[in-house]
Amino acid sequence: MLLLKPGLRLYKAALDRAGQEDLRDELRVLLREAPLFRPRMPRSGKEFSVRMSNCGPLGWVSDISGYRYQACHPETGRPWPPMPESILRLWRAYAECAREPDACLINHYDETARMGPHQDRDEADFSAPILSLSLGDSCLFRYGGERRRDPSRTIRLDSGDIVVFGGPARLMFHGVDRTLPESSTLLDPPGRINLTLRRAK
Ligand code: MD3
Ligand code: FE
Repeated sequence: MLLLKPGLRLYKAALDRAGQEDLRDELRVLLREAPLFRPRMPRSGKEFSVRMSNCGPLGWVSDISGYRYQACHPETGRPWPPMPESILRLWRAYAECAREPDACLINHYDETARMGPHQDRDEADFSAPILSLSLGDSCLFRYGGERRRDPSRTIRLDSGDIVVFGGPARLMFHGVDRTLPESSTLLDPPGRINLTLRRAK
């Protein structure tokens, strides 16, 4: 475990190749039930470059009217599929949180996708951490402080890495500068998938 700063823990290669392949195969089935959709920015309606889906009781969505957690997929209207047990096991092993996650956001990045610096503050309770798992292509992940103008650092996240953001790091600004195309052979078609496990309510 690498403590990047208070509350920010990085576990390199938490999932080995076989574990990544098993999870990839579970996600492939799950994404047939809850297809990736392209969210839009509140107010402007501009499309995200990242596509998203969710599993678990609640899912994070964004459209012209705002950001929120909701129980159903915005396009199919169906409830999000249950969180795979393998994902819950990762939370139990790494999150250091007795409560269980009620939301798992699935982000998909193609070679052009980015995520600008932001805070995650749509959850009701910031005392629970957020756990992030990366699969597929590596990315350059940027994190700063609690204020947008605070200095930032960039690290590379590789397939199988887990990051836990809790305590003093929970409201830190963060984003994905870019992915590193052809850095992994896990996904077909290629790209990067990031799972974030959260307590939304
Ligand atoms: C730090 N996702 O979905 S995961 C997001 O790789 C998001 O897809 C990025 O930022 C991705 O909101 C980064 C790392 C992450 C997630 C949540 C955080 C870092 C965080 C919440 C608080 C602080
Ligand atoms: Fe975020």
